[in-house]
Amino acid sequence: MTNPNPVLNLLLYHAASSYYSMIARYALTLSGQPFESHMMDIHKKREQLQPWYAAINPAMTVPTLVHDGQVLGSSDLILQYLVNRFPATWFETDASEAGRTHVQQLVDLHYQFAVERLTFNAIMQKLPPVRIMFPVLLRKACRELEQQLNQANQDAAVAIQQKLELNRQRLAYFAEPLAARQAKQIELAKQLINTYPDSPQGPWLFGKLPSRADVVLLVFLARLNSVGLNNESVVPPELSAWFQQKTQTQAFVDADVWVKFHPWRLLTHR
Ligand SMILES: N[C@@H](CCC(=O)N[C@@H](CS)C(=O)NCC(=O)O)C(=O)O
Repeated sequence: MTNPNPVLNLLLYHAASSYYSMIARYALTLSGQPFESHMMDIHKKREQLQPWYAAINPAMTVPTLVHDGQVLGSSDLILQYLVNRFPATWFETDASEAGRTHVQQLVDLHYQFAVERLTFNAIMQKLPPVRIMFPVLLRKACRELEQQLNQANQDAAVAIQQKLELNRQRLAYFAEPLAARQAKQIELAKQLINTYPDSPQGPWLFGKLPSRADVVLLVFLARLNSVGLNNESVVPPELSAWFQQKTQTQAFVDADVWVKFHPWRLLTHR
């Protein structure tokens, strides 16, 4: 869907492989908005930790959307911003109070799910060297953040300390036994999917227009597909068929939502 009167100057900082960047990209394409793209290397160069980016997004994560003097530093804020800014393309605009509340609940539940855990557990199960490499990279990120903390002013120090804590929690989590921690994530994934309708009411979950819940669910299903968990024991057949059909649409393709891993693109940050 291309808007005949695009609003220019939407600038997205994002990474191709990043789950939350996919949410932002898909929401932008569903809004019919072209955007300027600033691709980040979040794995090798860890550009998200560099001071110039921390000044834009103190959380030091991607995505970030910059538009009209506003900075939206996380995918949930970007989703809400786009719905408010480009209302004609979204279900929420004319939905009843109950409809909006329902969408908000589904979106909130999605953001409570630690998708990174599911993803890295699956990759570690498939590729044993990653079980060693990933903690090495996390420890390196911690060392860099400790250095940054020593040189930071008081404002920046709070954000860096939080990021450091997050990486330490990641290290602790990924030291737990792999099979047990992934069994738990799969159970949580099933519970999350069960909170969504078993089948959509129209082209989208709630009828003719997409909602934020459609965006997060479809990107979540794409991630389940990437890690080999888009099967009947996790995803109801009608939702799975709907997902397959959406993967063929222009907005989905243009948003570059990954339905499988692209090791070469991961290595080359494209
Ligand atoms: N709540 C944030 C989470 C963003 C996030 O965790 N992004 C990941 C990539 S998917 C990231 O930037 N990771 C790099 C890091 O944590 O250093 C959002 O919704 O945008």
